[in-house]
Amino acid sequence: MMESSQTNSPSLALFCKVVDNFGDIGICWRLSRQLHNEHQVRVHLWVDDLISFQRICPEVDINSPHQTVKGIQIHHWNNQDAHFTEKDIADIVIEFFACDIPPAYIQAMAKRSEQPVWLNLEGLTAEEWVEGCHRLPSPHPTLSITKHFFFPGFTEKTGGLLVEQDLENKRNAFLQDPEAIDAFWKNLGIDADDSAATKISLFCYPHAPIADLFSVWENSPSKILCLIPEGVARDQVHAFSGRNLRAGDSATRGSLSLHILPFVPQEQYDQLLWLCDLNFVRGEDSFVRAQWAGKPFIWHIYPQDENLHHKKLKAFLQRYASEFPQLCTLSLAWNAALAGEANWTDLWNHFQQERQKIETESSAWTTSMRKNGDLCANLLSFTKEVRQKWQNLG
Ligand code: TRH
Repeated sequence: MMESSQTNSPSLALFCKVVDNFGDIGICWRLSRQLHNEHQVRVHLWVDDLISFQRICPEVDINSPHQTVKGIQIHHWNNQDAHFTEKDIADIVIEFFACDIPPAYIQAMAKRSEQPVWLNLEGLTAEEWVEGCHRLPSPHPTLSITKHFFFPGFTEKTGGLLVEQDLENKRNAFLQDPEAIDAFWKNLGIDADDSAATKISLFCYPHAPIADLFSVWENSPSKILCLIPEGVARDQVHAFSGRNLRAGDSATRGSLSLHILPFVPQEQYDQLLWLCDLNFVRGEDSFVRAQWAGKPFIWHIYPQDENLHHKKLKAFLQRYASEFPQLCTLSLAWNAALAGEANWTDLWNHFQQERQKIETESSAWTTSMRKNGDLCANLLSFTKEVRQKWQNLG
């Protein structure tokens, strides 16, 4: 399965379990492409859910157990019992979010003459403890093989954030190309007439207080165009419009127009974030892309037991938004983490007064994040370090 190679470019197997939604495969797909495009790594992406994968990458054939898309070898990981030998093992093995990779794969890793560097790529959090756990080794309880933890993050003592080398140039080129922008909106069925409205993209979980915001926006003094990927906020969209809206449909009440978007490939989702005046994002990957977009954004964090996610949200806001109190308050309210009752009209109006300042100052954030290096390059240089250490140990 894994072509053995004498070339200098390493092979890498990335195992991805789709727990739910699109973030797991979204991150793994993005990382795979960057490893391949920027570092010539021969990537084998093992994923258990090709249907979710196809939503963000339409080229994926959901019926094909092994396929190559954009230079990445994709394998449908549909059981834990597959047989593996040493020849199948990559130079670098990554399990995403501590997913259980097949036992036979681990056995074969331990037997390989040159052991692979085995990493557990963890979820993103702004909490401080991450710095202490990043790069820690975790020896296997029975086999002679060690895995290391690798944490993305917001400081130089973490693995940094996923970002392609050319992302900023791509974004600037797109924003300076009126024809491309025009074509983008037309392709999504957005009227040129809508160009005067404040454009807001809305990607959140169903429990967000969406109806409260719709009601404030409906009564706004100026027009608002809210762009919603199909399936997101389905019930609230129905309540607003009185019917089920499909991709391409719109509904207007007062100052607010809702427009339903098809789920677009990742590259186009980036363009949407670049073009909107404000982005509501969620989970991990859209949250990171919103930061690189340089536009104000409100994060709907993935919910966890015992409100653990509120701690994570606050840790991020402390780093990102200490100068933006209204953004903090609105974000806390959006995530039901605000002490006391939320007055949505006040929350929105106050945030509006701060919005321009956030946009102006967003480049300071992206510059400081870039100083931490990018996750993909950091990860590869860590694998080299580990290998070097082993060689030194003889
Ligand atoms: O979809 P998410 O909520 O994903 C996750 C998962 O729930 C996961 O289990 C959890 O661990 C993680 O959140 C924290 O949100 P996220 O992370 O933003 O992923 C969405 C992906 O979908 C991202 O790669 C962007 C992509 N996308 C498109 O490609 N096109 C679109 O039209 C939209 C709306 C998103």
